Amino acid sequence: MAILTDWKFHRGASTHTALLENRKRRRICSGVSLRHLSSIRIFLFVTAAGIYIVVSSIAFAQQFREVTTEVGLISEAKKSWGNPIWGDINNDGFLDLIVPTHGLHSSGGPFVYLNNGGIAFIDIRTTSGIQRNNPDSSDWHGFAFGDYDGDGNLDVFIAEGSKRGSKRVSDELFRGLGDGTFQYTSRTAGILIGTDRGRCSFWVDYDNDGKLDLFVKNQFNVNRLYKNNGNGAFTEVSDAAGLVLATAGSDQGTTCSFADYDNDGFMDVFFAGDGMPGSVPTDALFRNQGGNFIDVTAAAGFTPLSSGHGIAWGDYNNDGLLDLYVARLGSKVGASAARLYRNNGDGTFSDVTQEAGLATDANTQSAVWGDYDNDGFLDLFVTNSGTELVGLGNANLLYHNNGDGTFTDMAAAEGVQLEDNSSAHKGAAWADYDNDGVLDLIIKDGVGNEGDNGDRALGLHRLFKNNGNSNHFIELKLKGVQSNVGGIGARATARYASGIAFRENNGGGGGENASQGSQPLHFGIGAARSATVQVIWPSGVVDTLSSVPANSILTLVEGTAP
Ligand SMILES: [Ca+2]
Ligand SMILES: [Ca+2]
Ligand SMILES: [Ca+2]
Ligand SMILES: [Ca+2]
Repeated sequence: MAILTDWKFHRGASTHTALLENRKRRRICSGVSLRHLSSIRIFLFVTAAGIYIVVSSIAFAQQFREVTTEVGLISEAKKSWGNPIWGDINNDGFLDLIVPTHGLHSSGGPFVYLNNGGIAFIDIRTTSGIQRNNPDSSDWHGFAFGDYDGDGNLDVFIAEGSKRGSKRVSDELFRGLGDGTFQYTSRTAGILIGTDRGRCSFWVDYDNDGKLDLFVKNQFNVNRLYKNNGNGAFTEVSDAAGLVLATAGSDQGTTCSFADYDNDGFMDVFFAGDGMPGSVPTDALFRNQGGNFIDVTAAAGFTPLSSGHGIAWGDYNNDGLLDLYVARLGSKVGASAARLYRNNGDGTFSDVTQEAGLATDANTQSAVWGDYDNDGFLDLFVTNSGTELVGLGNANLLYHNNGDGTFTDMAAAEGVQLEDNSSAHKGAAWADYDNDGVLDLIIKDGVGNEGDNGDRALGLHRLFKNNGNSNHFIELKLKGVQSNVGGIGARATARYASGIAFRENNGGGGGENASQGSQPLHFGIGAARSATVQVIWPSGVVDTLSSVPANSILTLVEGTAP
């Protein structure tokens, strides 16, 4: 049983902490059928009373177990496009879930779930308030969580397409009321009405003024950057601070992800192109020079490639520098294959795909970093839609980080490969939905749009619970004061006896073709009993928490641990 206690930091910090002591989460053998075991050990004991056979399988069970139906998620294939996103929309400490659908006419709107104590999910589609408004093309793409008005309640932005540029559209901004319901605020907030073909959106405080701004990546049209006025409304920034034409005007540039790759405190951005085989290479890196962006793609050592889908920033080698993985359609369909780029710390990146053991011809779609076994090294989950965009050979990839710069695919052994030669695996996101200290995984199938039929378009969403192990963790929620309240852009380091790990809260949402970076930040710390956690906020404020006990879920308020 977990022991829940309250624990407050020294030095007068007002932070509230729930301390989960040394939880043992190994599954008992009962309830795990033998076919789910990758390996078993059989011990024979001979006693005077006879022979006893003990099957020891606990440590060898698959890491993940599907709980979709068990927790009440709806097993109903819907038209799909966007990315599943996790966020606590009713502020009860449990991450809630939105699973987008594409084309409201046929899909009936996105799935919106309230997480009931980590045990069950309650479908609140009909009452959440996230619904069609006028004008509306019903062509919904990237979803993103962010708290733009700083009231402590997560808001949702949805980039909307324009039905091939023919329909008037207003990207959808919904203000969260903190109880799981939302209010449509696009018009009062000053979001443009036009014929932009929105593909994804990203919440980012690009000028570090403490107010969360919004970037919208459009496909054929120019991009939009909305500066937060601080009064519930936004002002469009001319030239989008240098990003207005970034991969715009091309039919391929569709995804982006912000992160501070050079640790200067300002969020930079990488773009990739959701293109078809043979499409124009559109990869691009823009550096934020303090509120204005410049294209540094070539200077940073990138050779632009095509067909980029999922973008995932994460420090896989624990050197305090964010590295970059880009999922791509892959050579199966004659496009560029996925790549891992290591951050060299001097403004350049090196393609280390081969030496890391990550070369694949899979049609990869989404990529998300997460230390699923809490050993202190970020692992990587990548979805694979199969040959010819969907179909044969659709095995997902779970790259376990070996800690030496290389990875080993463990998807089959750990129960998330899901190779059925028909489903189109696309979106994915990590989250510890039941607060037991290990990252769980949502996977969303379906790569097509409203006009498509069959397996390509229809997809289920499926939840996989992590069975855990004996390793320890720390989960960190951030509350900005001078910085934006969600702490987007904050950089956190955990130092413990045998290692160090680095995370950036990049607020990852719809821009990444996946959901990544949402709070809380998750650190695996191996067998360590405590860690020192340091957070550098976008404001420049630095907080240091010494001797944070292992297996803590804690909230840090900016400036309370100077
Ligand atoms: Ca919640
Ligand atoms: Ca930067
Ligand atoms: Ca690194
Ligand atoms: Ca790991």
